[in-house]
Amino acid sequence: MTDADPLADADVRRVLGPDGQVLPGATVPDLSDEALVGIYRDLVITRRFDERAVSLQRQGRIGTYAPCAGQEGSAVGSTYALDDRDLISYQYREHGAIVVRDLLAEYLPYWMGHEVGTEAIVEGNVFPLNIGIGAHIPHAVGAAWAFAHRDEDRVVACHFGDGATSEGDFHEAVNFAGVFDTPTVLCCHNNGWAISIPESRQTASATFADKATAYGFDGVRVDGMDPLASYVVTKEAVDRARSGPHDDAPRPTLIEFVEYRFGAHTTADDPSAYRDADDVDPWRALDPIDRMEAFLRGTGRIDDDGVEEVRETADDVVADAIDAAEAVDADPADMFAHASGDLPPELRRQRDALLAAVDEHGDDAFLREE
Ligand SMILES: Cc1ncc(C[n+]2csc(CCOP(=O)(O)OP(=O)(O)O)c2C)c(N)n1
Ligand SMILES: [Mg+2]
Repeated sequence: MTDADPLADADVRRVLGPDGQVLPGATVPDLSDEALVGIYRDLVITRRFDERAVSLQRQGRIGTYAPCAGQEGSAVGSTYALDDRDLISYQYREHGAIVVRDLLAEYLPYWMGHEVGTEAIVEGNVFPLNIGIGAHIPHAVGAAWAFAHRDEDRVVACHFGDGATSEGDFHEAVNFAGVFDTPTVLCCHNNGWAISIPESRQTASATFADKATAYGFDGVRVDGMDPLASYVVTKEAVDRARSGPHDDAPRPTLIEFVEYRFGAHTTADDPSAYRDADDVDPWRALDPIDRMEAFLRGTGRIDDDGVEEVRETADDVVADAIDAAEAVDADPADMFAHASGDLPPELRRQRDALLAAVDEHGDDAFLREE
């Protein structure tokens, strides 16, 4: 398996090798057994959520969905390095962060087109997801700046993809973070692709982490499919960003999580148009769930029964979230509510036509045949 390791020659931080063994010289983070098993549980919940969400989309029960399989390690590991008071701002694929914050039931309705869970998500210190690539990064850095101004000891973890680094918003925000020392951890998820654009066409920089140098702070590359290394690197960055108790001034950090998305960009994408199915195989050998499970088994922290219990928990958590989301009784007029301050005549016409159709046929008029 090690021969196939796509990161064998890469200069990335790691705790776990491809088989889940602790690498020579690496230190297992100082987390309780409960937290280490908790990381595994949240990885498994995230994967289960992913599988069910794709299946729900295929059945017409949710809209377009962005699968995260392969990328759970970075989202989950990095969120374990935060306190609950710290803010998370993410793109649209870091579902693992939502799982760690225990907000799945509030989150799923969003993918069904409902806003109802957004308030709870914001109360859980997570910004709503952002599809406009890079557009959330200035907001995240601004929020971090506000925390510093108010002497609130809070850090912002801002997640975005490799593709987002080509947006002006990224450069403006990252420059600002460096100049004003905002307590921000900038999490770049380099999954090799921005839809069909490969990493090689995204940047001429040797690495995405290198970009931090231009803005005057540290960039670090980590195996994003290693949940423990993702935790360790993020924890170091969070400590650097915090105002105390260390003597150094708070500094932002750019983390490049090197990883791979196993599936399609979204449920509306067909990756066979731009990559070979074989390209994925070497990365499957780095599956974060297999590695974490092997680590826990190898160090006596989990056995067959424990693994079974985690799987059952994951099934239940995701099934409950789906039941809760499907029980949402949304008002179809909501989709027009925030479209415009004053609804223009054409949108008013569309809203009225929709409401008339619902009156006539009921909500079932909008379900696809299964
Ligand atoms: C400003 C903007 N331009 C283009 C798009 C279309 N778009 C949606 S996702 C995406 C690729 C983003 O790639 P990356 O940042 O690497 O994230 P990933 O999907 O790989 O997680 C693009 C170009 C968009 N949503 N917003
Ligand atoms: Mg990408």
